[in-house]
Amino acid sequence: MSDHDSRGMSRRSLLRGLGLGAAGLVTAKLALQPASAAAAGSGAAAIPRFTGPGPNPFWNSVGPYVTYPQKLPLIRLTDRPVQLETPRQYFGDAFTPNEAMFVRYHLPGEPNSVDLAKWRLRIEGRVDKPMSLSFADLLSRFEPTEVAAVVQCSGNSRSFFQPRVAGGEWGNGAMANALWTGVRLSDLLHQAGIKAGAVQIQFQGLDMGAGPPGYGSHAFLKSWNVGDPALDQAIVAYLMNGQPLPMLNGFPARMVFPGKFATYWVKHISWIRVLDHQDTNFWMAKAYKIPDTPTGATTPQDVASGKVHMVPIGVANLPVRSFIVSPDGSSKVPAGLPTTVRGIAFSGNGKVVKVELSDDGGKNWRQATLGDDHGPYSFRTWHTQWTPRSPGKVALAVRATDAQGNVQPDHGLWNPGGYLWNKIERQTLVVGPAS
Ligand SMILES: Nc1nc2c(c(=O)[nH]1)N[C@H]1C(S)=C(S)[C@@H](COP(=O)(O)O)O[C@H]1N2
Ligand SMILES: [Mo]
Repeated sequence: MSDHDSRGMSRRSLLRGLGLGAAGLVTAKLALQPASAAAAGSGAAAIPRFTGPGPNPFWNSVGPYVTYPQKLPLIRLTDRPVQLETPRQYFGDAFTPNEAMFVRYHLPGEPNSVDLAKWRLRIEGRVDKPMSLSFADLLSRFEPTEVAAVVQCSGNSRSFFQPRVAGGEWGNGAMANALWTGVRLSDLLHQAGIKAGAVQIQFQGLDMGAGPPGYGSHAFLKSWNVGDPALDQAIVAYLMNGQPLPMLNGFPARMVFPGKFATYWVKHISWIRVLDHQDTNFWMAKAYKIPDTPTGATTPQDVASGKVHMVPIGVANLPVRSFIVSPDGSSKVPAGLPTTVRGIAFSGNGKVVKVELSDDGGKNWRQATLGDDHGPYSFRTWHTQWTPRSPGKVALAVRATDAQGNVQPDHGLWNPGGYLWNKIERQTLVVGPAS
């Protein structure tokens, strides 16, 4: 075996130069090790504490690609309940293909088929005229309406939280945008007639099964206060991008609450129930709650001290976000030649009015060109030409501003549920010589 390293230096002569024999070098190294590693006699460096991904190497979560019915290969977080994440490349357009849209359930018993001849949407509870609508009723008896709206899981990007929090460790792919067609919830409620004394309106789909142990959460139930403006914007959607909903995204119809987190977008909607009391089921009273602070942020210390007041995430609109979709860092970009940088942006607080890119760590920002405007609740594409100056590594950062003047922050927030993440995204690129 050669005694020379790649620079041609004799290892033995190096040791002699340092005044150390091979044994002496080992002793010197051990003196620098933490006690545990030295005791183990391994000589290996101690493994540093895991502090989460660095500047965005894991855009998506890291599960296997799996193919479910009506779906492209998506990234699986869990199988029971089904949780699938959309890979980054499907965010190249304002509208996410139905086959690529992420999937999230809470209960293991999601329906695999729905018999449209038997399916009914019931409007019940404190109403003057309880209704039981067939799919044909929904299509023929109410005026259709449509809205382009982002469906984003409350826990999208949860895996970036520090300190880490429990829950589905999503990357950035628990979001999608679609054109939703259906009927206005307000038209249905108007026909049914809400009685005096109504407090909340509860939504329930067809999926069943045991939820978290000890909470009796056999059904996924979400509720809004009567009079919440979110109810006026809501639709019962039976088409997604002009097609029937894929089974896993809520066939035959789901709730759409534009600008609000997906947890309220109940799939396979079958019961709309007007309650005369506050809904205290697990999914409203315990889950999906955020600190009642201006940005929904708090600290583990404040939570531990019991002084954080938690409220349902329905009070929040989707915070403004933007993403670089390409280049994605998988190949080099040439120095001195223009590269087109593309991505998407959205906000639940008024439409995206500005997207900016920085290649110097956020000191200077250039404005990107916005794509077509599909309405305030939609993804908006953006693109800009950028010319890397010289070979090496460079990090691009992107930030969006919405109509209310909200700009993405350059720090991550923290709350115990892992919700509301909207930190400025970065993409590291390797710039190579152009030749
Ligand atoms: N019936 C039903 N609807 C549901 C859920 C569910 O578990 N069951 N999960 C909600 C949550 S938290 C999310 S993120 C979205 C996910 O929608 P998708 O599966 O179509 O992507 O559905 C919402 N609607
Ligand atoms: Mo979610």
